[in-house]
Amino acid sequence: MPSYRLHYFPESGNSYKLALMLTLCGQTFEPVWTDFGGGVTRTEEWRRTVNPMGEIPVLEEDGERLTQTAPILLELAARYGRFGATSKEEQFELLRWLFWDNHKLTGYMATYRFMRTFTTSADPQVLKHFRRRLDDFLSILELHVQRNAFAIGDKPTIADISMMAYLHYPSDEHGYDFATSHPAIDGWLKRMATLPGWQSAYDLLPGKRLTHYA
Ligand SMILES: N[C@@H](CCC(=O)N[C@@H](CS)C(=O)NCC(=O)O)C(=O)O
Repeated sequence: MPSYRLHYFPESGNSYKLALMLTLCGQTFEPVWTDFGGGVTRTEEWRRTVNPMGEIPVLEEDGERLTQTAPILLELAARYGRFGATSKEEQFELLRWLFWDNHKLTGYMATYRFMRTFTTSADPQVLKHFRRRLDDFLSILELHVQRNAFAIGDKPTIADISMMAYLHYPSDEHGYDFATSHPAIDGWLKRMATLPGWQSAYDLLPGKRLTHYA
């Protein structure tokens, strides 16, 4: 059984994707809290010794450092036979939603939430632009989960784990009250939270938190 170490910070939904997947697959990991707010991932030393892409999360697997949540989730799904695709068509769908999530939903939500809640001087015009884009992405997801219980049909996959990560944080951090604005997304988040072993990010990822300005 591989031994895992996860370099993370608690507000990182990307870290949560891996923490949740490992937990739902019955695996444990050593949490390695990382001073993202203090700028450690921007240092030359961290990039040389931990991740040349300068990003959190990093999953160490028996000492090998892996980055980028999408390929890691695909690998874990194959390894544990959980939350993966069961046909060529499903695999295509899985990749379609993972790419959409990384580029659009997580890409914009992570940045918007960070600027809105964890910085002091976000440019209102930039926030407005991100919010407008997110409203569009969330309306796409809302329609999809009105018609489907999960991203791909009637069972949860790593596409759901990836897409739910940033949306499940407290409303006052991302600024959406999904129960009111996006009831189908709210229902889908609640379905995901009933998976055996499910835990929230702030339960799975301990340690010092970023200052919350909202
Ligand atoms: N596509 C990457 C995204 C990782 C990512 O953007 N992580 C954030 C923290 S949650 C980060 O390290 N950002 C640093 C930056 O954008 O410079 C993944 O899925 O792992």
